Amino acid sequence: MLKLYGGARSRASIVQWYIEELDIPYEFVKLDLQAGEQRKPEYLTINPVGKVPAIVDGDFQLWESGAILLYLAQKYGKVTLSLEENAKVAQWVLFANSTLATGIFTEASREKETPRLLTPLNEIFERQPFLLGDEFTVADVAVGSILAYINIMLHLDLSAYPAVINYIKKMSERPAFQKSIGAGG
Ligand SMILES: N[C@@H](CCC(=O)N[C@@H](CS)C(=O)NCC(=O)O)C(=O)O
Repeated sequence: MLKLYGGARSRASIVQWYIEELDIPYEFVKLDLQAGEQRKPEYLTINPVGKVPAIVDGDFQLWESGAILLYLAQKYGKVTLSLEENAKVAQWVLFANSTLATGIFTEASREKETPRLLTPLNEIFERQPFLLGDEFTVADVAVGSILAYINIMLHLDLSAYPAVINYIKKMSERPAFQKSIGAGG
């Protein structure tokens, strides 16, 4: 069975959200990050960097949440995507974990980057329900989770971006989200 290594309130919840969406049987291996279990030799054989999340799928080990999302989408995803669509998915996953998360969670860049990043997202969500159009994809897990964390953790005033607020609400109401990030992840 697929094993997901994570900790309480960690980015493993992003991967857990997607696993729940895909309805894959899995075991959540919860490490005590405060106690430093992620730096123990047993776990370092799975992720030498000593961070969560990581997965073990049969003989295959993988870490970095974005890479795990892309792997799960290709292996277990319900829709077959073209080369170009897969490239767009990768674009959004990398955007979520680098440009969006760094831009807004880093206090020094937040004021400048928030309108720059949320204005185009708001325009997209005014036109279409999901990042790639009419279908929910792993791109929505990557970007939706960062937007949800921005909302939960930073309490920014997002009233200038009503379509982003509506999108976060829709993502947060998904049963798979409720079982992961919504359950305190
Ligand atoms: N870019 C990585 C970030 C991983 C990361 O920073 N994980 C944190 C938990 S959210 C962690 O393992 N912290 C424990 C530590 O640094 O010792 C990813 O998205 O997987």
